Amino acid sequence: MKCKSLAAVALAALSISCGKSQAGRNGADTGAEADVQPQPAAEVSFDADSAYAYVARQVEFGPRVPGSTAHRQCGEWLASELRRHGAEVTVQEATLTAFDGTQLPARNIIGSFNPQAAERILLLAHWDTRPWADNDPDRTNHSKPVPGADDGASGTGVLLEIARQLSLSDNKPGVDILFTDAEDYGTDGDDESWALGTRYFVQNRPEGVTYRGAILLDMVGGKNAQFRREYFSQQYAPQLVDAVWAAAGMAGEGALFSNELGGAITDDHVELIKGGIPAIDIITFDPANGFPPYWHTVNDDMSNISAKTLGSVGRVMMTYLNNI
Ligand code: AHN
Ligand code: ZN
Repeated sequence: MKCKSLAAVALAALSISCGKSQAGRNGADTGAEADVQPQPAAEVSFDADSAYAYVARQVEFGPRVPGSTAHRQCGEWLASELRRHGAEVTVQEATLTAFDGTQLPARNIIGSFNPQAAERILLLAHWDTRPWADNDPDRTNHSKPVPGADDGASGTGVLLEIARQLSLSDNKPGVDILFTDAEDYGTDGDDESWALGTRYFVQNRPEGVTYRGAILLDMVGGKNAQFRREYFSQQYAPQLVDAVWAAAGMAGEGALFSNELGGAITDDHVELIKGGIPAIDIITFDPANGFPPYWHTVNDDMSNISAKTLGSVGRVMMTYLNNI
């Protein structure tokens, strides 16, 4: 049984679960809410420990600063992992010019599942890491690179585990997983200096593909993460925000996905929105306190990463994918 669209479900009581295990129940299909009991969280498959290992593996390469050996090696590994999970892999290579004139050898890595499907969902995360820990309280760290456990590796790790889950599924949706490069080489006050890889992707997107939506995962592994409705997402792709937040309710993760409005974050999704693709950003950002304290510091390492958070985000994404 396939469910109604998540947007429709969002309007109904969030306790109505419509996972495959609910097939044949009344309530989800008829809209008769009165006799529907609270349901356990929808059953989806996602291995949080596997996602955690994927994050740790990236951090082990060292900071993935464009031009570095760690960056080159990690890029090779990401493409090979997608291939191992049965994706059709395309690598976009480009030399991108940073705000300071540095020439960045960039690679966007795309893994397509069920490539025949014309209508597709784009799932993305940046895999590069910032060359400067310029938010570190210790100024002497400002010239050091960020380890990028949360800022980079977390979203990428969740998407690798989603790729593994899709490889095991016999009913794959049309999904493109995009690892974007050169997101984090930007400078404060210059919005155009960020998300260079995604801008390149939008200008060189696969032909004949329509994306019904794009979901960006950025900093989705923190121990104290909280995902609010990011401003640009809510403004330009409200139905997709509703659908993912409804999936969070169905997955029993309503507490992690808050209905509060988050800040306006210049991130990869903004480039997609500018290119006409409805895109949202799942990102931990507290309007009162900003990004987590380790953000753009040398402390963005595995000590701040929670398998539980990775698992929650992964289950929400799988719930969303199972219901499109
Ligand atoms: C700015 O700081 C302008 N944007 C945040 C985008 C970002 C950086 N995401 C991760 N690192
Ligand atoms: Zn960053």
